[in-house]
Amino acid sequence: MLRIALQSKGRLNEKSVELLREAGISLEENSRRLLSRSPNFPMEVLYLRDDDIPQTVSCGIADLGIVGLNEVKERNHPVEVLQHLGFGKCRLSLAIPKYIEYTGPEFFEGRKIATSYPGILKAYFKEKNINCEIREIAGSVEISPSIGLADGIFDIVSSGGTLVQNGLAEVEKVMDSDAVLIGTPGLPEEKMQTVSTLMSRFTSVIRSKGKKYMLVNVPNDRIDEALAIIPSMKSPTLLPLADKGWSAIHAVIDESEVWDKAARLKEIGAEDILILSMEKLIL
Ligand code: PRT
Ligand code: ZN
Repeated sequence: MLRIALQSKGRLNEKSVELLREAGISLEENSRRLLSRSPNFPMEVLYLRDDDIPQTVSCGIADLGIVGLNEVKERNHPVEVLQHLGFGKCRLSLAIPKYIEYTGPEFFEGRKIATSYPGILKAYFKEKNINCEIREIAGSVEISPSIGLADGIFDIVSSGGTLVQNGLAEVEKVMDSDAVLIGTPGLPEEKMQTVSTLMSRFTSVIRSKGKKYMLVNVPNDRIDEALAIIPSMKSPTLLPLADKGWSAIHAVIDESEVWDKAARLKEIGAEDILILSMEKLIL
């Protein structure tokens, strides 16, 4: 039986639960329980604050965890990063009041910086050989410069809206982050087998995100041109239609490319373009 630690509430909770569900792992509805067992997969879920997940996994109380890479780096407990899960994307950046001219990382020499991520910041400045005063605060980091607590901040940025609202400009990106699957180092072989099953299910779910299934009818003399427009993972499926002189092409394409590809296919005489949702992509 594997135990996985998920964030109990917050930005990663919903997507983590959704990932497990899409991977075919049922969970009990009552998310207020601290520990719940899956009825159809040898796994139980432990719901925790994200700050506690790296340590819980590192010491083996949970075998696995889903948490932001930023928390893994900040806490610095020995865990294995097994898989990037592609949600909860953000970056950790330095920002200063927008009216101040920025001259490069040496700008921060001797300055005060407010952050909830002192560990990552300390390591960054150590590498750059810059000395600054790090002021650790738990929340509302972005208001620190305006109340005179710090000259700049180091915080999570996603859209950048919070920085703009607080009159700050992002000047250095220190790291990218997304939700990652972490594991206790040296898990026994029988647990690793279940972990591999879980990871390949996650891979299928992640790969099918943002993909669509396209079916299109093409005159036989335009097939080569159509195949040049439609990218494909291996080779697209080509099927003759009952109407001689026509074939159907089936292919998996990126959702972002649907309209562009459809327009180009129509230009070369393609007809009946059908776009379908993709449930799973199991390779
Ligand atoms: O209660 P618990 O301790 O479990 O949760 P928490 O409050 O510590 O964390 P939570 O739920 O806010 O975030 C969990 C994780 O989501 C983070 O550790 C990141 O890995 C990831 N993540 C992704 C984000 C963001 N995007 C994000 N935008 N975490 C926080 N933010 C905040 C950021 O702190 C800033 O205040 O959003 C603001 C910036 O957003 P923009 O879009 O205005 O730039
Ligand atoms: Zn937290």
